[in-house]
Amino acid sequence: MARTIYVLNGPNLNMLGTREPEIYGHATLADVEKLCADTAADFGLTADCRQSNREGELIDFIHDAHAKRAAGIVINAGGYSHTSVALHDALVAASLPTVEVHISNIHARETFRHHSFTASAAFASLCGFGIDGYRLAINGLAARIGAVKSGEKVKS
Ligand code: CA2
Repeated sequence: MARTIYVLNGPNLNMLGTREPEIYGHATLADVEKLCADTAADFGLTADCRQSNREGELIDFIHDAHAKRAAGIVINAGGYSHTSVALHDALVAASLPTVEVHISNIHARETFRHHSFTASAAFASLCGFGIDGYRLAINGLAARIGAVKSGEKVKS
């Protein structure tokens, strides 16, 4: 079984922790990536964490996940979630178990954030849990792909 999950963060998420803490909290992208690495490690998985401010580069990351037969993808495509048919298409084509994450509750914000193109290419979508959403997403992805915490028995 592939042991690597891709954790992809989109535009402006490199700015986490520097502005708008009332919406996004005080944690930085480095904190998010450490949380993901630690959570993945609990399941014997490796988190390959990448961030880009460019749509095409995010698409390249998804193609790479497919080519490398990654175990799954956790994606917060930031503002591109609400605009990008191309990211939706790349996720569908990659055909990997995918969870979408948003730090904020996009449904409690402006109406232009209510629709997500990436959500419909994912098996699950989480929003509003702050950065803990990434930990929850990896737990859900691990359950989906049958990865168990070390020391835990597989349920029959
Ligand atoms: O809630 C989320 O995770 C979002 O994906 C974040 C995106 C936003 O466009 C989506 O609607 C919801 C924006 C990320 C910007 O992050 C910043 C954080 C701190 C300072 C500046 C930007």
